[in-house]
Amino acid sequence: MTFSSSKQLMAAFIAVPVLLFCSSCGNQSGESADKDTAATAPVTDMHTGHGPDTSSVPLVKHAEAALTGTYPDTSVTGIAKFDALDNGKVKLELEITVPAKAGKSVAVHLHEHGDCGDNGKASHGHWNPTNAQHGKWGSASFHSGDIGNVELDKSGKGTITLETDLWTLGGTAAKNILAKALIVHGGVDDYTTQPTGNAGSRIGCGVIQ
Ligand SMILES: [Cu+2]
Repeated sequence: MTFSSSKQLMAAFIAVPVLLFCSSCGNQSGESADKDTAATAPVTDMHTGHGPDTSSVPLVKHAEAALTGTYPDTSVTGIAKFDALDNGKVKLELEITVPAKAGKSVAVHLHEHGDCGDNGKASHGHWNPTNAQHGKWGSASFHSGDIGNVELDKSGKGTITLETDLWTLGGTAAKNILAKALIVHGGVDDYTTQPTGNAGSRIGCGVIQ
């Protein structure tokens, strides 16, 4: 073995534990939601950064979430359409139908993981990139995912539209709503209980894509 190759061997011994350490420290809990976007947006290696995640995914003009029920005995259908406007805002047009909740209101939120499994529980908590308190949309403090309550008519159909500069379709994790889950709850958001609004079970879900 030559001197230079044993130096290389030494370098390898040093490099391996450093790499192992870095692979475990790259994503702390606050950034865990970004892992969801990695599959659809292989732009940046998430494991090389140590600071706040400033990675960005390509912006798109339009995205949708097709909503379906998460429990076999409760029909939930609907669609959420998101459009990037020329003024930089995102417009949401949401239409849901929940016959079992006709004449009532149901809470709708964006949740941080784009996974509707396990009766919606796999979507984790409300998407909250600004570490705000849960609350009513537009009030002093609310999660960026706190869309709020939707009134349903006699047939169980409800619509809302919303324009906001808190969201982008792609871009950085602080605003990107792609690959988040839109959750329809069985109950009403009280806009007070932390951090959920006490909105009940997650009866409908769709992933924004
Ligand atoms: Cu929710």
